[in-house]
Amino acid sequence: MRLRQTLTTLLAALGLVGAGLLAGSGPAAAAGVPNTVVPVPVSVVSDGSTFTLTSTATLTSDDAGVGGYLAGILRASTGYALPLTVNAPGPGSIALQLSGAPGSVGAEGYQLTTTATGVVVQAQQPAGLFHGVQTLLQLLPPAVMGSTVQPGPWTVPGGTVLDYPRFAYRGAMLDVARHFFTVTQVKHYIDELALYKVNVLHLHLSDDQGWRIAVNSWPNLATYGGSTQVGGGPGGYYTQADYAAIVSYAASRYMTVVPEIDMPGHTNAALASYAQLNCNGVAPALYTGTNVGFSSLCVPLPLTYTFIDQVIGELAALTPGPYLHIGGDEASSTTASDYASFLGQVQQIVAAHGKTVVGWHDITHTTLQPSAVAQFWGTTTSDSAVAAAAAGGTKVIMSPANKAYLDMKYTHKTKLGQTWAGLIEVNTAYGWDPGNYLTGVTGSSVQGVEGPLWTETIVTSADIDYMAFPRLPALAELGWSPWSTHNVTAFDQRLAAQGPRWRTMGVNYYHSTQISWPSGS
Ligand code: NGO
Repeated sequence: MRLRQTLTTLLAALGLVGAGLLAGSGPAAAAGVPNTVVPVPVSVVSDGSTFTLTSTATLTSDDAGVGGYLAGILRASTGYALPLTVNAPGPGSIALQLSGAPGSVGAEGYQLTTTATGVVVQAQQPAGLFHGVQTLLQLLPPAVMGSTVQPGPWTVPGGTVLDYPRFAYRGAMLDVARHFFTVTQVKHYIDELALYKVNVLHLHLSDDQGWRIAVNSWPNLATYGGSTQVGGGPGGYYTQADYAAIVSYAASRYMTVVPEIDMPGHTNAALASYAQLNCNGVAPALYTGTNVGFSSLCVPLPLTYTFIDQVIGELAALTPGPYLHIGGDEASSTTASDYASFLGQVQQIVAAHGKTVVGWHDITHTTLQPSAVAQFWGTTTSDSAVAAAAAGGTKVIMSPANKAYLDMKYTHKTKLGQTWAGLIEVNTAYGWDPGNYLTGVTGSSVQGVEGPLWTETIVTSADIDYMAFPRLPALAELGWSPWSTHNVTAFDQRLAAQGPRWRTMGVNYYHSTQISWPSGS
């Protein structure tokens, strides 16, 4: 008790009371701040009041898109008219303002103030308003996420939330190559990710089993290379218009798309589509199994670099974000010297198209351009090549496979997924510090986190839901919230509060026995 009081005093001094460590079970709960927001905000201070949204409420927003997004969700579930005025002179019952936020919120943070008369979200950028809106939705009852009219009352606990991210890069990857997912399915996932302030969608667009993006200068890649998938089903691909639609939908959720063309390995679909890309001039058959490491682009062949230049050129032109992911993993059919020479040339091609290279951390065995970013996917806590690269200034995205891989099974009983990196229950997914995990890769070297969802065994949107929820929100909290808020007991309470939301939304989440889900969810 003594310790708890000291802690409370300390946290109050830090502005952290209610932010999760003690909320829900102690003095902070008594003060009226529910421990329901994932990722937990930097600071939450309750004032004990309550705002209730009523049928006569109005909305104002300095950003039409974010205002429209919030209005759409609130109107559907409350059934209220909630007229929205953009750039109104006076605030509505809920006001989204691009002014008045403290400088500490930066480009993605916000301040949310709730009194008995209304809610004000203030940010410096629309992205901050959007993230503040996610917090507001999580402070409202779970029924707010319903797509049809639900019973209220629609209350928001009074107080002030000040919030901003720990890491700039908070990503999720979807492998659309092993199994293809439609534009509608990808948009659905984007909407789910946005609820947890994820700001990067990495699309794994090519692999041995399929090529999923139309390239005008090499049309067979999509039409032939995209014609199947793991298990032999029909596969599919995105037209360039489809891809542009995904990019712009992601942008409307303040999410940047990072497209990946995996090379020099994981390229059977491309090699099968064009015989002339093969060292022996013979196209291999399409591949629908799940082995890795057997294919390689032909490193000595000049045409290889014409091919890459044209593919990267078209993709770069369609991609407003700064990054192009070049894969680089598991090139076991490429010699080390070929791999190094290949990486040197590909980095130059990507740079010539104005983009920054991201690659799986295998690329740290080569000479990297200063701007290149390495994505760690190992299962150990030390890797000398990654540490050396980080010491030389390379930024690292943390996706340790035994913590962050969303395709690993939760337990031996999980029907979907794989086990090669281990079993990942919810508290394992939450139990590590991305900024202090890999020896020699700390603090400023870490660009952020990403949860890859490989789809060898994942076929439907329900499958995606099952593997991503609740682990993706755990990862999102590691990416957003300050490490000082890290507490598994408090996190599990916050996560439990998401259950009724997911049930309302029809999210097919895994009911981990580590979490005390509210009854009925
Ligand atoms: C590895 C491999 C992928 C697999 C995945 C399955 C990386 C970076 N390469 O991760 O091809 O799909 O494991 O978990």
